[in-house]
Amino acid sequence: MPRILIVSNRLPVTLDRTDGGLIYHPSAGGLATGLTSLDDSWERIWIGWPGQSNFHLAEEEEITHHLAKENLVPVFLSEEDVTNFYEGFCNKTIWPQFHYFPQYIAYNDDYWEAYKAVNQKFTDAVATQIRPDDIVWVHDYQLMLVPGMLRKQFAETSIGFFLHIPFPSYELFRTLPWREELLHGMLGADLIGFHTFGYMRHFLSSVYRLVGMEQNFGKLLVDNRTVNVDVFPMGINYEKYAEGAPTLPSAEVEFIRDYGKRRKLILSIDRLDYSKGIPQRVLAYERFLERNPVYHGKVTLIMVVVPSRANVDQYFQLKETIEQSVGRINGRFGTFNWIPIRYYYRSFPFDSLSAMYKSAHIALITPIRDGMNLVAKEFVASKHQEKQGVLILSEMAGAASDMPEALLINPIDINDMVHSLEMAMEMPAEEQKERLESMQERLIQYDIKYWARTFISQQMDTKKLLPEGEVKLLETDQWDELIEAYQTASSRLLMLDYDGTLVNFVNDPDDAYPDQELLDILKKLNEQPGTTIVIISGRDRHTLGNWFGELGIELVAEHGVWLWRNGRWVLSNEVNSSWKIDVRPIMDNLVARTPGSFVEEKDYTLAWHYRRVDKDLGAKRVREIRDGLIYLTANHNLQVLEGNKVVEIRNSGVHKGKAASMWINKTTSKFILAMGDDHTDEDTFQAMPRDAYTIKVGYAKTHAKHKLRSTEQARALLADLATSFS
Ligand code: GDG
Repeated sequence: MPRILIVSNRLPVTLDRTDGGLIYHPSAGGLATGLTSLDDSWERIWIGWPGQSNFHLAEEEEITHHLAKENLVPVFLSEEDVTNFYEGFCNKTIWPQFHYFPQYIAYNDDYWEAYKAVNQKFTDAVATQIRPDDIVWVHDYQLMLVPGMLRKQFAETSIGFFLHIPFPSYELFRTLPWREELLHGMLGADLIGFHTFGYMRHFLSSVYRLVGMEQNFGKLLVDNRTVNVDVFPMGINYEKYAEGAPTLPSAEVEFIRDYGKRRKLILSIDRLDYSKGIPQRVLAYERFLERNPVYHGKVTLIMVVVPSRANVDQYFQLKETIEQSVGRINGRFGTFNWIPIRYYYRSFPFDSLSAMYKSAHIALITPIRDGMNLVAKEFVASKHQEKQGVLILSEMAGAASDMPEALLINPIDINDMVHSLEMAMEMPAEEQKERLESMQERLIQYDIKYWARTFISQQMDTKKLLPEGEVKLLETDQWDELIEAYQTASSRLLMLDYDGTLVNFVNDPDDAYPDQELLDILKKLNEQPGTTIVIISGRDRHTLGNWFGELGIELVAEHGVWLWRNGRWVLSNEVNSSWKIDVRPIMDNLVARTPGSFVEEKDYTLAWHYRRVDKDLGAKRVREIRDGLIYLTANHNLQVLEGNKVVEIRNSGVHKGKAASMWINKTTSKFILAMGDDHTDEDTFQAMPRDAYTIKVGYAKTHAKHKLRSTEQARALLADLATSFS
């Protein structure tokens, strides 16, 4: 049976030590619910921390044995791990960094070391469980290195990663000393999921700027693997909240229901966290009461603050701040029969929570940052029957992307919140119903089950995926067939592009010289009787001559301007360079305004290179060149050609296809192979006879019949051809 291994910081059970022994509390969180919905043909194994530390060996064995019955695998953490990994790097570094609270970030090497070590512990725990064909789904910010660590050991395993919190803008992320390691960790996955497109965009921008990988519609090429990055807004167990608790109402539930009938209730529920915007919310409520005496005695704010992370300083201070404000407001406005804020620093059982959702008139959810915020969705689902209630939601919560019908507010703008409270109090019943219904429709369709199912199915698809969706990769049997055709042909013609095909791109083109291994392969091929090798490049003739002149192979420089024949360069076309005097100043001006770019001047070509320029700026400048040169190119009969991070200007009628035709027209070879990687090589592919082998190196759209993933593969193919005679 195929298995899915879920890896998250916490297991869906929590352990407690009591005098009577160990107690296991199951916690049916959203994730656990979602996963039960996966097709029954999946076996589910869950790996995570059970929530207590420093067990004796005998206790660990007992716990492991007990949890194994539920398919749960514990990862045991020491107290030091909890301090440095969980409370340290997770909650004092990543949490504030990813929620835009730079003032709270602790940069501490010990925390980082602990984070790496604990991520390795989780990875080791997965490694002991994993079997071929298992798929692994890793969750959240505590385990960002796990996909990368797993990938090192399990090259073929399908790995998914989902981040439940925001991914910050590059401008903030870049300040993290361990930024590249975290990105590489995540990139070990095949599928990386976020709640919103904004987080996905920030992630891809950081990957581009810090690791240099460019995305193509959310897909990245990482070590010859496709990594897909996509948006999966998490839903909830809709029915659970729509129906509420099935048990007989407790005294607390009765009280809440009755209370809701006598007053308009505004509900606020969060974990104690500075990201939740609780102090600002309390201030907004105070100002609302100041401005609207008419509601005194008629409205109550029910404020549930669930204790959390008590060992982190800021949380303690935050609690003090909130409690002082609550005290001030109750003291200022309260009467003998009205308490403006009912404040609870504790959690409630589900039946009470559900009664609060159902009885509240308004949910006031105003985080300063929040990955998603499920409370907002649970409130809306709880209004399934009555269709009355108003959601006031921060535009900084991921949930705002899914719920535009809420009254969206800026959580820093107190007046905006006050205004929305006033609107919510007065909103006509029909409008409340309409807004709720649209949100409910979406919550029903995109529930937690849908979320888990779509993630897993996309994760499995990604493994098979080729960017651009084109299935053109040269398969093993086609590779073998090509080699056989090469061996059996009486003469052979190989037409090879150089940069991006035989060597990888580097920032400085001069550094992309051929290494000894490549020279040996070309030499060996060239020594085979009947084999002709032509390198068709955009490079200048001097460079090509220096690099390959001695090999005795044939060369084409400047896309066909120069041909290397019998030991000397000859001009192939009617070309002139008089236009350079007009074009060069325009390009120099471009370089002055575009740091990192430069002009390469060849005999009959001017090339503007922009590999080191930000891609958006590069794209803007390419547009400028096209527009700026439009008259000049027409008058001088020039063409503007876009290659890989280079724009070249040269005489019209010169291109690699035309150069290639000179060999094609006179060859008697039955075996012809053309390989190239960029736009300019498309002309070569198109000039080839129908039965030639044409191979694109890379994934972009092409006229070539086949693709190879990388220059490494292109070289491997040539190496196979070179040894096919021995
Ligand atoms: C992360 C991200 C993202 C709250 N108080 C009580 C109680 N709750 C339950 C709610 C809800 C859950 O806790 C809180 O969900 P959130 O979405 O607000 O936040 P987290 O789970 O802490 O954190 C967040 C989420 O992951 C999912 O990806 O939305 O942005 O930070 O389900 O109902 N439950 C009970 N009593 C309470 O007093 N029983």
